[in-house]
Amino acid sequence: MTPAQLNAQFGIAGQLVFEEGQGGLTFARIDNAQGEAVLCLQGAHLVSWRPKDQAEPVVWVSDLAKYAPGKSIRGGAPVCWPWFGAHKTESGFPGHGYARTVPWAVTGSAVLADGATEITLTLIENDQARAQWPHNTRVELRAVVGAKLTLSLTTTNQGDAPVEIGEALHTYLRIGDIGEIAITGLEGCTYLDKVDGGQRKTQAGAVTCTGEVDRVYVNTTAACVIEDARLKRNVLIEKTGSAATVVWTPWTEKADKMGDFGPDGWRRMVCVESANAADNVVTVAPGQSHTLTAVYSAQTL
Ligand code: TA6
Repeated sequence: MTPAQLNAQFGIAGQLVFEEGQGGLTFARIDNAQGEAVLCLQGAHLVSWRPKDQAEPVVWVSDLAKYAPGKSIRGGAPVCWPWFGAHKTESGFPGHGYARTVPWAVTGSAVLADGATEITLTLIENDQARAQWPHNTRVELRAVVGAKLTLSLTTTNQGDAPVEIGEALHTYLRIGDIGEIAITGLEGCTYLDKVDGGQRKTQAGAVTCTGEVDRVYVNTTAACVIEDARLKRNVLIEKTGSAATVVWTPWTEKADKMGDFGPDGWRRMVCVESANAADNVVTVAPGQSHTLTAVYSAQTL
């Protein structure tokens, strides 16, 4: 659908407008009394979100993010689906699945009772999807933008055999400085340390960063808090339907190699990802659905 057709069917005057943007991609711009956000229809990729009581966005996007068909955007809340990380057997398949780089269709929009804006999308199966994912599944994303941000990723198994899903809302949160934050909520959890050969370790105390951190915390449904004294706020990440949490900062060397963080963009972001990965991939039975939900909010200190 063109932006004009999208606006005719799903636009909400003064709150939700569709427009063509960078790279010829279509974006939804959401602006209501409580919050503002931008969502790219490719990948159902929420690019940024700022609650109106915060000067700085809570969801970060790189100034050097590339916007192009088939290209993942550096920042926002990438949808990793239907696998997380490298594909189990096909090294040529894209890391974190294909969902974030294929077109999604808008299926609904609404103003909720509390004034928040809701938009729903579903992935459009194309040849790439069918070639990499020979299963009859439907995946939908629901985003609710207001004083909080809610993202829900629902997989429905429309086939006649169980299907295993790895997934994550790979969200980049805006912080004052990576060397000054602490992430609580994961104390005592087991994690796979991808910076140290995937070794299993136990988290002692809050998570702090003095170099690259790439950890998959397993068997945890806990909420996390990013304590950010520099921005004078805590960012809360609550979740349901997710048994793993990933914490990632690329630090300087990996960020330079990736080339789309900008000179020190990596210092102003940290990923806290609500996931089902590693020990916690989910199996969806025929005819059943599974939903992963993350709710983000900021509390000024
Ligand atoms: O979630 C952390 C991670 O798996 C890192 O290993 C790094 O690859 C990051 O995701 C970003 O991946 P991307 O494919 O978006 O560049």
